[in-house]
Amino acid sequence: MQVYPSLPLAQVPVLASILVTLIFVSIRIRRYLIHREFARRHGCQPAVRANKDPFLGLDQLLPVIRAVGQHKVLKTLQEVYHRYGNTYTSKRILHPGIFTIEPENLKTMLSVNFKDYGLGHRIQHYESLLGRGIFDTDGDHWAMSRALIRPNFTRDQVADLTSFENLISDLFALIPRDGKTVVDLQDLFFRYTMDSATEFLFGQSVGSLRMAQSELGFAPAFNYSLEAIWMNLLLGPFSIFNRDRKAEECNRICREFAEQFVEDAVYAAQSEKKHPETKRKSYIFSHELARQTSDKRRILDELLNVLMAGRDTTASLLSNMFFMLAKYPATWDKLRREVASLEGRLPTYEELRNLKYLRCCMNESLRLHPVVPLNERLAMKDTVLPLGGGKDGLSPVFVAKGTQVSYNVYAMHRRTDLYGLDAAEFRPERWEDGHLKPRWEYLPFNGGPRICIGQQYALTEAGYVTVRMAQKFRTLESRDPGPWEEALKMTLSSRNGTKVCLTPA
Ligand code: HEM
Ligand SMILES: *[C@@H]1O[C@H](CO)[C@@H](O)[C@H](O)[C@H]1NC(C)=O
Ligand SMILES: *[C@@H]1O[C@H](CO)[C@@H](O)[C@H](O)[C@H]1NC(C)=O
Ligand SMILES: *[C@@H]1O[C@H](CO)[C@@H](O)[C@H](O)[C@H]1NC(C)=O
Ligand SMILES: CC(=O)N[C@H]1CO[C@H](CO)[C@@H](O)[C@@H]1O
Repeated sequence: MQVYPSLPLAQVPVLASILVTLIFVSIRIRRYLIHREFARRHGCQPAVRANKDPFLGLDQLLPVIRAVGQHKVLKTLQEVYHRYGNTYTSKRILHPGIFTIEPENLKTMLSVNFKDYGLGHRIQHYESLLGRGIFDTDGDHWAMSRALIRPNFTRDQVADLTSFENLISDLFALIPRDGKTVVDLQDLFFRYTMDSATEFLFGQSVGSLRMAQSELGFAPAFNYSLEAIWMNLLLGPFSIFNRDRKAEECNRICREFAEQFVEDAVYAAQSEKKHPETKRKSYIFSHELARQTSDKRRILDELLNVLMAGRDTTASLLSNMFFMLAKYPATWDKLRREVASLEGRLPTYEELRNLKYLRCCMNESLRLHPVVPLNERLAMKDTVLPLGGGKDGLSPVFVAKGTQVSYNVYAMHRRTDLYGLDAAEFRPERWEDGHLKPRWEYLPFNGGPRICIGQQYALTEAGYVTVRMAQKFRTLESRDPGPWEEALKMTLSSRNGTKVCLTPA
């Protein structure tokens, strides 16, 4: 007969699980104590907690999901700030989250304590289209991208207006002049910026303004790829269940299309080394990259990153601004009077910069309808935001490692304490005479070390197109029956497009 050990085998799993639980609990307690001590040392107070469901935060999530269908996401999120103040905490499906529209907090996160935060959560959604480049990496990889790209956005480079002008005739050819036929300027602006961006980046425009929709290969593929990324960003952790074969196909089309220009660029850079006496032709971004690195993968990734960062953004600015200009005829007239100072000539870079009211209109459009309205950073270590804690919201707030800090530029730009009681209105005049000199409370292009590289480029392009439109057309009348409604995707544009009628000057 066999003698059983005094400890019955059946109890081992029970003991093991008790042990694991104990270890887990003690780790949690230890972390809690470390956090509490860290928060105490920095004088932190808890921020208002917005969700009643403490695990998933569904009570915060469901209204937003409902608002997607009503095209009122931004308004819904703005109202949450009205209810809880400028900084609050809320669970986002098991992950801790802090939400803020406090300029001081943004300055701290994006600039002062830049190194405490990262974008590590982006890469999983972006990599299949963009690879690893300036937009979706952190740390050394990002720093190298930035060093590679930035020097080539200097003034001289941006000031080349001839390439913008060369596409203007294609744009004008598609705009009816009878004052009766309705045209969607948003569609045309998206094609214009696709053509100018590919010319700038690849040295060859895809010519989307000259083609029928059905002939386009690259442009709709790129569009779909961006839609798919946006969908996965929305789905968050659930995106692993979303296998989108069309997106995979579109990503392949985009990357293969861009690859041929990488080959050209590397070839051009090599033959330049062999024959340094040959004169450089006009500026091509991919060739500049190829002069600095022969890593084809890297060049391809950076090209796609800059295309995604620069194309839809500039098109959305133009579309949102023209939507409002068409609703406010007095503003359009005033803009035309300013542009009349050019006496019909094409503007130079200096002249363009000196058109003050034009800049007021662009500033105001980017305030009311910021093209990148929502953004976030992930805390890489325990850290602190200066405002939002305590009942008055004036104490610092503790940010534990792994917390996602979301900021809402749309809601911040509409704070009445910052912009006045008419903050929700389109009124370019508020920028006149240097009345507004905002710093961290105005962030259309972000701030700190990751500030938009293409700001000058975008304002030059959008300004140039606007001036040429103002020279060409006397009346611009809205044919959108309703107010501006959000189309919230990777960038913020108008849901119904920009439907207008025009008559020539
Ligand atoms: C109205 C037009 C534009 C707006 C509103 C805009 C806005 C922004 C914003 C908010 C960011 C920060 C994104 C983040 O870090 O989360 C950004 C980054 C960036 N933008 Fe723009 N952008 C515009 C046009 C352009 C153009 C035309 C280009 C290039 C030709 C460009 C290139 C970039 C790049 C490369 C970054 C990444 C910088 C980095 O992470 O270091 N942008 N932009
Ligand atoms: C981009 O694709 C979406 C659907 O995927 C479509 O509704 C939209 O009109 C497209 N936009 C452009 C500019 O092609
Ligand atoms: C537009 O906004 C920028 C950024 O805040 C500011 O520096 C500039 O002075 C503004 N321009 C005008 C004309 O108000
Ligand atoms: C959008 O367009 C449709 C059809 O033209 C129109 O019925 C609707 O009122 C428009 N919505 C807005 C907000 O303009
Ligand atoms: C035109 C231009 O600005 N080209 C520059 C791009 O960046 C590299 C690296 O800094 C410079 O050497 C080029 O002159």
